[in-house]
Amino acid sequence: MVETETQIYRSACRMCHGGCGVLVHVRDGEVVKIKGDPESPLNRGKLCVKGLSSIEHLYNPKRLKHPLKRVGERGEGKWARISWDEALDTIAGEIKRIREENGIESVALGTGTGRHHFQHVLRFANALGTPNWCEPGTAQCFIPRILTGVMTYGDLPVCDYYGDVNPACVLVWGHNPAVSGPDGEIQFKIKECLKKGTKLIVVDPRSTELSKKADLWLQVRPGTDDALALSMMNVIINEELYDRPFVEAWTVGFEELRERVQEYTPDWAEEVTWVPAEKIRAAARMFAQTSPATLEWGVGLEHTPNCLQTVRAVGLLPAVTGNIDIPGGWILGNHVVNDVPLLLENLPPEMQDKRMGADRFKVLCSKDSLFPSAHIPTLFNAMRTGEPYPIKAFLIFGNNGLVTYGNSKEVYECFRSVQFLSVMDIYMTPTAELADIVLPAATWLEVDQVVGLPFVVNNVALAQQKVTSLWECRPDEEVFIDLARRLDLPVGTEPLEDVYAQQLAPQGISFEELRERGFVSAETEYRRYEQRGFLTGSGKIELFSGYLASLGYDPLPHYREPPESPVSAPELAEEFPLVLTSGGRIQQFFCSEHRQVPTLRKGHPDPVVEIHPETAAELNIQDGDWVWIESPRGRIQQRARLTQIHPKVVNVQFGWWFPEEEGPEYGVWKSNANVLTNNGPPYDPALGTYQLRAMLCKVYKVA
Ligand SMILES: Nc1nc2c(c(=O)[nH]1)N[C@H]1C(S)=C(S)[C@@H](COP(=O)(O)OP(=O)(O)OC[C@H]3O[C@@H](n4cnc5c(=O)[nH]c(N)nc54)[C@H](O)[C@@H]3O)O[C@H]1N2
Ligand SMILES: Nc1nc2c(c(=O)[nH]1)N[C@H]1C(S)=C(S)[C@@H](COP(=O)(O)OP(=O)(O)OC[C@H]3O[C@@H](n4cnc5c(=O)[nH]c(N)nc54)[C@H](O)[C@@H]3O)O[C@H]1N2
Ligand code: SF4
Ligand SMILES: [Mo]
Repeated sequence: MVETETQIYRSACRMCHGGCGVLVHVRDGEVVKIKGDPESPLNRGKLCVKGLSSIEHLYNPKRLKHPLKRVGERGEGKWARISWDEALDTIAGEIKRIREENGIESVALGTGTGRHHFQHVLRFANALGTPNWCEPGTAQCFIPRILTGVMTYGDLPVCDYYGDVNPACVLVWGHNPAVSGPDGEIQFKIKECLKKGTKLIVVDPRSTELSKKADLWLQVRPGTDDALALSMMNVIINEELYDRPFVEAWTVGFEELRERVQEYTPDWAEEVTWVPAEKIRAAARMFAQTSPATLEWGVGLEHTPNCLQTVRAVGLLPAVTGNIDIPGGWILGNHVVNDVPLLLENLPPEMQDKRMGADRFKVLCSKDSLFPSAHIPTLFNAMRTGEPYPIKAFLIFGNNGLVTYGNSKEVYECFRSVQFLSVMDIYMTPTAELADIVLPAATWLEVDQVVGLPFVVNNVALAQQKVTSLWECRPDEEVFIDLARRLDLPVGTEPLEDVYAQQLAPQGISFEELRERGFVSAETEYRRYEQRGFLTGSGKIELFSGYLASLGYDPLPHYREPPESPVSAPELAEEFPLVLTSGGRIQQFFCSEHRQVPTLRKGHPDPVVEIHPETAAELNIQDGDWVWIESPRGRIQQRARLTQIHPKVVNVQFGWWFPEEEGPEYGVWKSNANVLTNNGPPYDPALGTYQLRAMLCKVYKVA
């Protein structure tokens, strides 16, 4: 018998946004084991259950194995196998036709959250010359934090878990980093940090692993974080708890901010936020008087139409308390690698002006945006109505939009009306079932990639390695290059090695060298602003944002009541008395993914709605009952779990569909949170954010 040798590849897990260091064991071309890499500075050998289930995902029999074309009516679920050449010729042909008939802006690109190919989608859109691309998170996930970070600090600040000084206080706000976040590996970092006796403040309506460990837990009413943050700022300023020398030397607009927060007293905020005034004062004092302190902020802040101002209000707390770019504080990243070159220079200003939403949501969509993308409801409605101009083709690379965009029923109508829809995905999904062409995507084990982490600021960069290749599945990046070549585009046709080389330029190494080393990292340099200032317009931290003022937006944070709340819609609240929040990530799944991975599904078989025991008792609901959750837009079923969530709040899980049920719908209307949410106005004036949280609902038992 011939002994076969096991090869071990050092790589980066991407079952979530990623990138825990892993050791992938391969024998005879087959991945046989995946272990945490003990040498990785990020996860130090640990992996979560998703990472450990990667092999079940890789070899899952439900994966898409080759390109498909629709043979029946749209959405009928009838498919025929085709070759890659036919699939790509069809897509390129449609792009050419629409470019001639309507203009290239009528071709839109869609992608999903933080995938390896995210920046390549923008690169391809810019190479094509269309201003219209979108991703479900642009106005309501992470991008608001990035944009706010850049306009205020010149970069996105992150928690310093990397140096010799441990944070002495962590303020966790609208975030649950023990389970989720823009970087999965942070779950291991924050647990290490808290073990050292760090003080913990949690702002969350829901009871979580972290709220149970917290020194202070503020059970805020969903959607009123702006009020809460501004009242904490009121305490910090009026009780003189701020860092006066730092504020005087390194910020602009402090006096204006002082004036602004006078109306937001803790007593006022108690009524608005449901958090007792004494607790607000205690949290403000603890955060300001414990040094170094840091902020873990999450998507819980970004799902209301006052998104930008809420994120700004919370994000100014570390500035006035002098916690920026100090050891154990809130640091500006190292950028050990470059971004993928986005080719934005390829889009002329006139084309940028045509971007859907550019005339209204300047911080998200206009050419003045720091990271421009299309406004999702405007883009989708153009598919259906042809206004302000038609969107004829939508090319999706890794997004299950029917489940993840607000107001799923309307999204369904929009996707059905577009003339040409293609979807590239790992699995057949309810969204892909609406397409004309479906392309099979590679999983993370089948892709080479430079992975910079934490996202955006890149203190560490890892090589994600292609260790195998299954069926006819391909990495998205290769498809963009193939399409660019078929369309004879002037840019975007270069081989991937060139892109990796540009990313790795600051290190002066090739991808092959990164592969050998596994990862590169850099010592954090603190207080770099002392040499170069902050990379903002004023060179200082902008408490008063000159950028927002120049675009006509409020340069100082303010509170705005959510539009569908017991306060702003009291009559509606008589019929829908509970406040709905959605999201609340779970360890086993990533957004709408992984319901077909047996180990993960076994760990979490059903969608779960969290209700307080007293509220449940009033409604005659027991733990484990299936209940209806109904909003003014529709109703869904999930299984009740009784928890210490705020008694007037319920949390529905999002991302649910049932791959085991029959297509083409796969039960997408049964438990999908976005049947309940709203993609209509009012939108955030600067970002166009729609409402995924802080709406009204009622709950009752399924008969
Ligand atoms: N109600 C409510 N709705 C929400 C949220 C919420 O909290 N509440 N959260 C919102 C947020 S923050 C986000 S970011 C979005 C997420 O929304 P999406 O990005 O749509 O979510 P996913 O389900 O992660 O990914 C979509 C698809 O990408 C496929 N995929 C994974 N990897 C690849 C790949 O490498 N290539 C290709 N081609 N496909 C791939 C997956 O199989 C999946 O079908 O949802 C948003 N929707
Ligand atoms: N395991 C796993 N990891 C993930 C994901 C996943 O699905 N599973 N999704 C990825 C994505 S796309 C994202 S954006 C991140 C999100 O990761 P997080 O930012 O952690 O997002 P959530 O878990 O949706 O919400 C965080 C917390 O906010 C609370 N919350 C809800 N409404 C409000 C509110 O109005 N105010 C406040 N203060 N808190 C509120 C919720 O109860 C929840 O505990 O995680 C990423 N990582
Ligand atoms: S946290 Fe994310 S990157 Fe780390 S093992 Fe889990 S899925 Fe993989
Ligand atoms: Mo997200």
